[in-house]
Amino acid sequence: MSPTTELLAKTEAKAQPDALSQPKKSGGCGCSSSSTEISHDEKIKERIAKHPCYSEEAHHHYARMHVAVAPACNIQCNYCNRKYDCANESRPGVVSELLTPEEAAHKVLVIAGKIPQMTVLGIAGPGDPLANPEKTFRTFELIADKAPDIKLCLSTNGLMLPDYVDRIKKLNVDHVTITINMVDPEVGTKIYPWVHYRRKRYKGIEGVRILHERQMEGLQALKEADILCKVNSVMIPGINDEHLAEVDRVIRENGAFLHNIMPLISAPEHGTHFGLTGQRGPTPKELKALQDKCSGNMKMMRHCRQCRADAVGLLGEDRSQEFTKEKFLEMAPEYNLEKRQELHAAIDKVQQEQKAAKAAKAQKKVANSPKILVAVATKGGGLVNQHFGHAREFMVYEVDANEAKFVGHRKVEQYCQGGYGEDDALDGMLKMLEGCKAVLVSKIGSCPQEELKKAGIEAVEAYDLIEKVASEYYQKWLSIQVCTDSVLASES
Ligand code: CLF
Ligand code: SF4
Repeated sequence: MSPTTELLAKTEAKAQPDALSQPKKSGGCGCSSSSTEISHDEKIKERIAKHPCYSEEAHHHYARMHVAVAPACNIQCNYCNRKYDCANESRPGVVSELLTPEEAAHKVLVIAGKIPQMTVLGIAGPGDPLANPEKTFRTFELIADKAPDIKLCLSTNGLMLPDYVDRIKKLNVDHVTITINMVDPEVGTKIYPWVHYRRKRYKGIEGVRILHERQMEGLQALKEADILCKVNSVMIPGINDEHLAEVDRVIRENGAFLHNIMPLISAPEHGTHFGLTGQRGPTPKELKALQDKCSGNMKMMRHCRQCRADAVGLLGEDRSQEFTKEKFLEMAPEYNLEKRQELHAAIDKVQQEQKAAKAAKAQKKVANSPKILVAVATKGGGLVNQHFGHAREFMVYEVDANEAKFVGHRKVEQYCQGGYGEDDALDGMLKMLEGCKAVLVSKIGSCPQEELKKAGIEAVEAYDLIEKVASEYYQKWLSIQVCTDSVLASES
């Protein structure tokens, strides 16, 4: 491990007590050639460099947090139950503790000290932020004033967006998400039963038309105001799955920066219309196929974790329970700009090293090498650094002789519970790891290792950069393939 990587790993360990479990043993927007356009690309890169949702690279290092200050909503989505948080940016069935803007600002200043890699404050619920404009904007004002290096981010269904773009711009909110599930109101009638607009409730297609027009108007206004817009779309098989390629085309033409196609999560116990009527969500394979189909058009987000309206931490981790209202109100704000900048500079250095290593490798391109999938257990930092038994998700990389490319993540039930391995959890894990040739972990016990082997998945222990470990495993896998092929050829 390089000295900078080590420094970062130590800093992360300080910020997260859990990270001390390192093993003692082994383990833009298109290309252009003109210099003006290049500098435009560079500027965009700078704007997203510390935003874990807008930059796949940043999500290994930087964290976001949400504050739940916005309870009301102005539309009804068939995948939402109002007892829970807005499902446009969170997993259904999750309830956040509602905060006042002042409590929210206190929480942000506490967390900015405890987790200095937290760079983005998002408001994403529990209802729609723009159905609660005063609470939302008051929160942003307080934070912009006291913690100026924290980026402000907002997620909305878009109904009231055109009314607030000027205010959003004025507050320097540079990232806005709109959830757009259709551009054809007929499709929308199967998703939205009603829309409440300007003191009146509109049912059926009348309401959906208003929503669609307002979403398009909001998207255009964001583009004109030069605010980076991400579009979230919920993929609902049989309802909008085939239509989302059209959505992708339209939003791109209207200036969206990034498209995040998320799977519908639907279960009867969530009490949503779709949950109760048995509407299924897409399989990981269906989701990947649609993301692949649309990714030719624009940047495609594949690392979304459908987090909570009070999420805290790196995207793959949930530290919200460390900062419940009862707990954070007792903590003193520790916001320290200097310390935060120090850590960000260290992260930047690590990222530069990782980029340089990647660029050097990219120069020696190998044509037509086979691709394989590997699953990685990580706590962030771009490292293989998590114990198999502690993983609640695996990041999946597609690896060939040239690169290891992040293609998605798979959630699993934690295998190690209270010091013992759970057999049921292992069965579920094996299903979720289907199609992967290996799992890259910092440590794994002999029992799960054996079970993985029986399922044709090799366990690789390491503590180093993901790309490096994946590439070394790939070379080993490839040489075994070549040997096997030549033995088979000599026998035939
Ligand atoms: Fe939050 Fe959303 Fe801002 Fe990110 S989340 S408001 S853009 S700071 Fe990110 Fe969470 Fe996915 Fe949202 S992983 S659900 S995309
Ligand atoms: Fe629920 Fe969000 Fe839809 Fe409102 S916009 S109904 S809170 S999912």
